[in-house]
Order: sequence, then C-alpha cells, then structure tokens
Amino acid sequence: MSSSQPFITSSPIVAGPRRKSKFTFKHLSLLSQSSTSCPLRVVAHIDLDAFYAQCEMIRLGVAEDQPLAVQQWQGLIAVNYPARSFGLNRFIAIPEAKKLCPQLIMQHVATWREGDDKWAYRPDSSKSINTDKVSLDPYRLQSRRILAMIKETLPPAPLQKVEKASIDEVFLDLSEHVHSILLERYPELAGPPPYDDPLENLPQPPSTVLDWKADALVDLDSSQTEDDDPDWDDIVMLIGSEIVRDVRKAIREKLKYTCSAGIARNKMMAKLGSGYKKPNSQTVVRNRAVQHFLSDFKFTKIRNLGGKLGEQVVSAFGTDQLTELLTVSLDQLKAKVGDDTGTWLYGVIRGEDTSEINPRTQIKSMLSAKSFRPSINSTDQAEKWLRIFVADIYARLVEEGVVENKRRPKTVNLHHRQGGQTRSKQLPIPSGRRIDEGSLLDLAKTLLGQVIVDGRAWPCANLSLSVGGFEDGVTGNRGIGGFLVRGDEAKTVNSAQRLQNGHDSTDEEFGPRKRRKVADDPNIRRFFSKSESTGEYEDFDADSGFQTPEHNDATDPGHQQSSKPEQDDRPKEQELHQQQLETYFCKACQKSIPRIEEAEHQDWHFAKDLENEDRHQTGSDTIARPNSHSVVRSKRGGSGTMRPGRGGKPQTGQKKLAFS
Ligand code: TTP
Ligand code: CA
Ligand code: CA
Repeated sequence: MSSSQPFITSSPIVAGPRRKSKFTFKHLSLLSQSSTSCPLRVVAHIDLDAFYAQCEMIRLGVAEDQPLAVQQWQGLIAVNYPARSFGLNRFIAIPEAKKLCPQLIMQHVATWREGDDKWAYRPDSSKSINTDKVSLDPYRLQSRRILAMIKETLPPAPLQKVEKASIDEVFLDLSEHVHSILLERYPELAGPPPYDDPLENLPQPPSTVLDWKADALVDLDSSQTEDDDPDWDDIVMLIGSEIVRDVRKAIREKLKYTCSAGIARNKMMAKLGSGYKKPNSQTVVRNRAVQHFLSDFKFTKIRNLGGKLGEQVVSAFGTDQLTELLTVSLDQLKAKVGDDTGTWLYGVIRGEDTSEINPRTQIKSMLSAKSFRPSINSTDQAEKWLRIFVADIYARLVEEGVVENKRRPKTVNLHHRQGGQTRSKQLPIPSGRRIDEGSLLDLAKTLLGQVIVDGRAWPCANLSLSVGGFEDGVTGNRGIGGFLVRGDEAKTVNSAQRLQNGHDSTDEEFGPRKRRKVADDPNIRRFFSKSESTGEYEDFDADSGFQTPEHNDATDPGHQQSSKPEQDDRPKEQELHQQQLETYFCKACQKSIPRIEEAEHQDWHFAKDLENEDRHQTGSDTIARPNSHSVVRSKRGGSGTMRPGRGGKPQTGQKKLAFS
C-alpha cells in the first residue's frame, strides 16, 4: 500500500481520542478520480466460465449439467465444467475424451467455406480442414452482448470504466462508482476535512460486521486475525463486490451466462482473484490479504514473468517461489535485472500494479489467417484462401459500420510465412471510395502478387490477411479524438506513398523461433514503431484484444491443428492420436502442449506479444511493461472513444443464429 500517512492508533490500554482510519481525505479524493495510486482503489476482473462451451450450450439449449466440449478439427478448445469433472481439459485428445466421458457432446466450431457469404455450423466440418476456415464470429457476437449488458448494468460514464481485455473478460475500474456509493452511505465522509487539511485522517468506519455474502474471501496469514477492525479499504471492496454481484446477476439472468470475478485494488490482483474460484464465483482480495494470497503463487505465474524475464529471475536467485523473492532487497533485484525491471519486479511481487483501466473498446484491426499442413504450392490455392479471408473480414467490417462509413480501415496487409520467415506486404485502402468485397480481394491479390514476384513464395505454411488503422468515418461526430485522427491522416498519406513505392516489411524477426521475444527485440520494436504512424498493427487481434482467436483459424493454442496434416498424406486417427500424445513443454505457460500444436501455440504467444507490444506503444497499460513504472495516461483514453449503444441489436449477417 502506498499510503504515506502514519496509521494513527490509539492504544487499547491508554484511553485517547477516537481512533481514526489510516486513510486520509486526500485518499478519498483520489478515489473519486480513479487515481491508479489511490490505496482505496477498487478494480474488478470478470471472466466467463468455459466461454465457448457456454456459447454452444446456450445456442443449442443443452442442459446445464450436460458435459460439452467445443471441437476444432481434431482437438478441443473449450470444455465445460460438467465435462471437467470427468477429468477433461483442452489438451486431451478426442478419443481419450470420449473414453473418459462417453456422454460428452462435442460441437465443432462454425466455419467459412469458399464461395459462401457467411459462416455456418456444418455437420462435416471436422473433416473439412482442407476447405474450411474456422469462424469465431458466434463467440464474438456473444462477447458483445455480454459487454453491452455489463455497460447497461453500470451507471453511465464517467462512473463507468470498462476495458475489454479479451473475448471473454473485462476489467472494471469501480473506484469512482464506489466513491459515489460510499458518500451516500457514509455522509460523514462528504464534508470538508477538518482544518481543510486533506492530509487529515478519515474517521474510523462504523464497527459493523461486514457481510461478504457468498463471496470467497482470500484468507489472511497466520499473523493476522479477522478481529483487526475493518478500515475503509475493506468497505470499498465490499461495495465493489456488491456492484460485481449485480453485474454477474444481470449476465446470468438476462443472458444465461455464468462468470467468475475478482475484486481487488488493481488489475493484477483482480485477475488472479477471478481465477481463484471457478465457476460462477467471485473472490475478494482485500488489501490485508494480498501478500498471503500471493505467497501461494510461483512468481512465474505472474503476467510478464512467464517467459524469458521469469527464467532470468529464476536463475539469478535460484528459486521460482514468490515468497523467497520477497527477501531480496530492491538493490539486489536492480543489480541482477536492471534498475527499471528490478523496481517493477519489487512492486509486482508485493501485489503492486498501477496500470490503468483503458476504456477503449473499439476494434483497431481485424485479421483472418490459416496455417497449412502440408504447405500450399500455388497461386490458385492461395487465392482461394484469400477469398475466404476477404469474406470473413468483410462480414466483420459490415458489423463495424463500414457500409455506413462509420468507421473504416486505412490499410490492408498480407503476411506470408515460408519456413521460418514471414513477409508482410501492405497497401493503403484508397480513400473516398466505398470498401467492398471486390476491392478488398483485388488489394489482397495485388499483395500476393508482390510476394510472388519477390520469389520464395512456395511452399507457403501460413497466410493471413488483416485490415488496420481504423478511423472514424468523416460523417460521424468528432470529439477531441477527431483532431488526432486528422493528424494521423496526414501521416498516412506519406506512408501510403512510401508503401506504394514498394515498402516491404520482410522480416526475419517473424520467424517462429524468435517470436516470443517480440517485445524485447529492438528490431521488431523498430518495425512496429515505424508502422505505428500508419495505424497498422495498432491491435493485432483488435476485435477481442485477446489471444487472437481468429488469428489463425488455428492460431489459438488449444486450437488444434487446422494444421493437421492433410490431403493424401493425412495420418490415420491413431497416428494423429499418437502425435497428440507427444508433447513439448511451453515455458511461458508452464504447460505441456501436444507437439502438433506447437506452431499454433507459438503463433498465439506471438500474437499475444504483439498485443502487449501495442499496449506499450499506446502507453496505456503499465503492468505489461517491466521497464516503466510511472503512471501513464492513455494517449487516446477517455470515454470519447467508446461506442455508445453497441452490442444490443442483432448483428448483420448473424440473424440466422439461434442464440437465446
Ligand atoms: P479462457 O478464459 O482461458 O478459458 P475458458 O473460458 O474456456 O475457461 P475458464 O472457465 O477456465 O475461464 O478462454 C476463453 C475462450 O477462449 C475459451 O472458451 C476458448 C478460447 N481459447 C482458445 O481457443 N484457445 C486457448 O488456448 C485458450 C486459453 C482459450
Ligand atoms: Ca474464461
Ligand atoms: Ca479468459
């Protein structure tokens, strides 16, 4: 806790003035400003339980206790809780899953098929890996409905601060909202501080027993007792927890989904809290319980410490136990990992995190991709996939309001992987003309032509198409953000010219082996900061900000091989099973992953790294950044970037869906 105020105590023996809170009027005022350094801050993280599986259960009207898993080609990507009680998880091969749980329903994800103008659920999809591409649109649609419900349940901005963190999770900064409730309930806090001195301590909260209802409360350590009087930081958590309970109730009652939540003083602790007790529970990590809660974790489980940095710290101090690292002094940490990272690490293992909730929920780019095993070898084959990518992206553009010119992307990009090399080509989307499927396909084919002209196009192992640099259409209302966009437009003209002059971001850096290092690699940093001016890559999987589900058709880990060997050399079921049993250990996740998913899994890390990279560049999220500790305000930030009223109405092209 960063409270610099002394805890004014009155000894139980010596009678004295009434005890006061350890928090001050200043802290209360910081709470009303959602200050990230406020020791009374309240943040929540909400994560849907077995998300894709719930989407399918609700769509199909399956009973809640029926085991169900979502299948993608020959693997499972989501497993509901009834199925988990049979020992099933995402890493289990299908024959094994059937053996463990014969009554398991396996629903394959929807797919795009060439020539179709929309995705569909198809009975033969698991066998159609050669012709189909996965569509995660049904889950995006549900994600939007849930996000809309959350926003509807909360009071409007500025009290409402919601950050979509992935396809199935959000962060809420509840500070301002809690502050308003606090003043209603405890009018004694509303007045000016005594002597008008903001550093005066607040009065002690009334000593009523706090009713935590059914929430899981993280235990205290043995040196603490629950008899310690509650202070305002406990009260604000309780209020936060009530708000979250209402939000979860609305999602459950109106949309049927269960989710789990964590309520704590920052994003990192809230996220750890939401995973503490699943499904359908919420966990409060009170400030007084933070250190005890963290002591159960290996520090390599903490965001950003899963990969190389974590390994470095483990080898420097000979332990992966968080508690042991607590005994290391700040100076020692700095000496081993550098000043900035050392300072960051010192705070993180003490549960400190001042990253902001970034209310941006708008899409910044869209990507459609496919990995090929075996590789493809001709323009014909590649163009077939380009048609599918374009149909996929165009359908999403329509939802995004591109037809009405509400928003439009500025660039289209083709990424082409051959062996360990990925090459990217980019073209500006001509402004002033409506974007349609035909023009997008022409651009995509031109880009493919550029790759082919360069040579080394075949065999190709992965193709992906993305559009990026979204901006508001000229017809819309423009707030201050509009001026920023105009500034960017000027830059875009320049970069567009550069691009037309044959800018080619061929990049060895994209090779699979180096992918995980993306955030550290200065070359990649340069590449991305270069493209930042065009708005490209602002968000690799912008729609969800998540693990780029659509990044691959198969890119998500867990996403079994769209890359399953195909065509004539397709292995028999047993061989495939055998392959799936061969695993490699992913150090970043600390998990064994089936060997045949390695490429997809690495792609997922790659995309995730890009996403983090983007956050760093937009300067809105400091937790993800070991070398920065200052509180960074989002450059874009602000509720002005939020799209009002979205998500409630059925989405174009989705009407056939039988969601409740
Ligand atoms: P998660 O929130 O990680 O998992 P989950 O919602 O299935 O289960 P939990 O109750 O433990 O939160 O991911 C959300 C969805 O994203 C998941 O339902 C399927 C998809 N996903 C993948 O496709 N591949 C992956 O590797 C992961 C982790 C998730
Ligand atoms: Ca989840
Ligand atoms: Ca999640």
